[in-house]
Formats: sequence, C-alpha cells, structure tokens
Amino acid sequence: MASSAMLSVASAGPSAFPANCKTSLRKTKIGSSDVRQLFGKAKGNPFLKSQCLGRVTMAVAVNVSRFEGIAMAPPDPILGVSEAFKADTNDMKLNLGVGAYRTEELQPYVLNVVKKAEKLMLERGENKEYLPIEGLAAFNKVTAELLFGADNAVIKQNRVATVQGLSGTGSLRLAAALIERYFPGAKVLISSPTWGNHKNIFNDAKVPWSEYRYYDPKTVGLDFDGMISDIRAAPDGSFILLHGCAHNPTGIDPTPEQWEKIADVIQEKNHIPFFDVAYQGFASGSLDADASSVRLFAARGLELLVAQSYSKNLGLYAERIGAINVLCSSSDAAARVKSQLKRIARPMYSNPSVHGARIVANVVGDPAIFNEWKEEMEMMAGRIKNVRQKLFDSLSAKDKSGKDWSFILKQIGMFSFTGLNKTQSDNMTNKWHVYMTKDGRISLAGLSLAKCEYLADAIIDSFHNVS
Ligand code: KET
Repeated sequence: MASSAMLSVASAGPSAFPANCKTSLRKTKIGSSDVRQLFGKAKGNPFLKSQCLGRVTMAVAVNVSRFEGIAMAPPDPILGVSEAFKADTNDMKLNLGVGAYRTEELQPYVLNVVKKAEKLMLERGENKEYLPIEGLAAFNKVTAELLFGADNAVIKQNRVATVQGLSGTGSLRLAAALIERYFPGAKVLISSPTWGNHKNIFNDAKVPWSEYRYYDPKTVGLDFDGMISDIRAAPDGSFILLHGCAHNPTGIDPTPEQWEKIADVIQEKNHIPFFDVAYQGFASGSLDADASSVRLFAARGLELLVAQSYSKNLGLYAERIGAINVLCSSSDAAARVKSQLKRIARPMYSNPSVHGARIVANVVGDPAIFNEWKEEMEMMAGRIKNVRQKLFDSLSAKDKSGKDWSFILKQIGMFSFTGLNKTQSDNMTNKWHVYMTKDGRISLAGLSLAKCEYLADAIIDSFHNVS
C-alpha cells in the first residue's frame, strides 16, 4: 500500500451515521498508520471497510492503482475507425469504416417513416413504464412476421419464440448464452471471414467456434465447395452461423440453388442453422426477397435461430432495437425456449428499451407507413447501387493496368470487399484520409457519387504502389 493517501469521507445522510461518527464532508492528508488506526489491521482492501462508519462513502486516491494489471485494450477494428476519423482534420477525409447509411451529402439519415412513427408516439403520449422482459408485444409480433412472412405457418402455429434484444449484437449474445447453457460443448461454425464481432460474442459467451471456408480470394467469389465440405465435416448438431443476406464483409451471398444445397447438408448433419439478419432490405432493396434464405430453411421444417437488427434498414443504430427468434418444432418447445431466453435476459439487462420497439411496431404494423418504408428502403439500396456502379466506372477508366474490377459490381449490400491488404488499407488512411477497416472492406453506404473519383485514385494508388 502507498505510504500516504487522500481520504474523503462523505456523509450518506446524517441518520445513517452512528452518533460517534463525523457527518461532514472532509478531505484530509493521512499516513498509512492513520489508515490502520481507522480501519484496523484487516487484510484485503482496507479502503472498503466500513467498521463503525456506518454507510460512509470513501474515495481514496493512492499512488499505485489497484487496476495496474489491466492493460490498454486495442481500439475496436470497426467502431475504432469512426473515432480515428473524427480526430482527422483533413478536408478530404472519408469515413468508409462502419456500415452506416449516409445521404449523398454524406450526412446521417433519419428515415421519414421513423419521423412519422415518432410523431404518432408523441401524439399518443405513451408512458415510459418498464417493458416485460421479452420486450414490446406489438414489436415481437411484427418483427417475426417481417422475417418469416405474416402468413407463414410457423407464425400461425406459434412455433417462433421471439424476444426483443439490444439490436443485432444483443440478440446474438442472448442466443449465444442460450447455446452455452443448453447445448454445452456444441460448436458454432462461422464463415471465414465474418463480421469481426461474431468471434467476440461467442468468446465472451464461452461458446466454442471454428470457421468454415467462405471467401475465395482467387475468384473473389464464394468458395462453395469449401463451405459445404467444412459444414459437412463439423460435429453433428453444430450451430451453423449464416448471414441471411448481404454477407459482411464480402458482399457475396449464395445463390438460391446454393442455399438449397447448404440446407441439404445442414439437414443431413442434424446441424442447427443460426441466421444473422442485419441487412434485411439492403441486399436487393426488397424486404421479402432478403428474407428468402431464412424462409427456405423454415419451409423445410428445420428448427433454427435468427438474430435481427433494425440498425441499418430503419437507420435505428442508436436505438439498439432487434430480436432473437427461435423457430421450434412445436409451440410448446417455443414457449419453453422463450421462458429461458427471458431468464437469461433478466440478470443481464433486465428488460429492453421501448423507444425503438415502438418505432418498428408503428412502421411495420401500419400498412401505409410500411409501404412508405419499402420505398425508402429501395431509395437507400438504390443510392448504394449507384455509387457501386460509379466506383467501378471510375476504377475501370483510371486504372490502365487492365485489372478486372467487376467484382465490385457482383458484390451486394452496404459493403465492398476490395481485396486491399492491411498495408494497402493503411495507405488509404494515412495518405488519402480514407477510413476503412483493415481487412480491406469499404462501406459504400458512406460514399457519395462526388467522392467516387477520389476514392478510385486512392484505391489504384494503394493497390499498385503499396505491396
Ligand atoms: N450482424 C452483422 C453481420 C453486422 O454487420 C452487424 C453490424 C451486426 C450484426 C450488429 O449490428 P447492431 O447495430 O448491433 O444491430 N455491423 C456494423 C456495425 C458494427 O460493427 O457494430 C459494421 O460491420 O460496420
């Protein structure tokens, strides 16, 4: 312990103190012998001993921190990029790191349907009471319907356990906890590459994971044979994490025929499909088309999990609204699963927040607003397609090496996986002030038509002049 310490003694209210204790706030410089005298010779943390002081709050600043053993964590590979971007003062800077939609003026975008829903909510003067642990009933109903289709038999038969989660991440984390608790030792297979946070989520939930082949750098496409053989080689009954649409970071999705074959091998091996649907609507512009992978598996009678997020398709990033859906073979099993998901959520965060849930319930639950959302969704997806095309055109026109850039047009969703390595990605940032993740991913949702030529120059320079 340090030889001297500052001790603050603050009152928790006069009535909390025994008569012989001081009730005023004071700060005194004291030595270690004073501390011993005050707290006795108790082992352990001497600062937290209350002794005769009753409910006295003490803050003791010492020279050597008790947290000395905690090392500095590295910045997050995705969200850390936004922090670095903010610190850059260059006028040409461009943030293509996080997958967040921007307008052509590169400004954040609040959807009109969200504003409409919020207006309705204000008019209704809704209260701020706690939600039930499983979330807002109206939200849970529409979110499952949006995913499976309102007239899907699985909904009518009450076979889906839906629990509102803290957006996609929180929903994945709930499912990971469910797997850890009820399928001990079961492995989750994730694609190589995948969204970086998947590994963190399963690591923290203590769920073992391994990777299946997905991206083939030679073809800049899907390594379908590798994927199938790795899924087949996994222990029976593994969880297979699949990106429902708009695979992050590659932008490469299986074709409908390939989805069927993936379902075949999953069924053959008794695996459990686990979909991450963070971009419904952003792959094709159609909410229904983008749910077709999940619906194909559901139509086969498979049990499966789906984590949903409204961060991207409704632009509700900061509202943290999403859901975990567990499709079970009976309504009875679904009820039990739901009860256990609630049990996991309660000590973690008790119950979810209401604002985003009400927005989604109002948008999806109101036919007129829902139709407007579809139009806005198409507009956003369309803007991304336009910059994708312009970036391809600019690269093809400027690059005289004959390199084929057409892979950019084949990729879908918010991102383009450029093939730039870490050093080349560093050059993009250090020399060109283009902020992106170090795996070579750029978010086209953060690009404008006006910036495509500049970005093409940066990519060509990094690709050809940096090894
Ligand atoms: N799944 C995938 C595949 C995904 O890309 C994200 C977010 C999420 C889930 C979770 O999003 P949430 O906001 O928790 O609903 N991806 C972007 C943001 C991030 O990394 O948090 C991204 O890749 O840029």
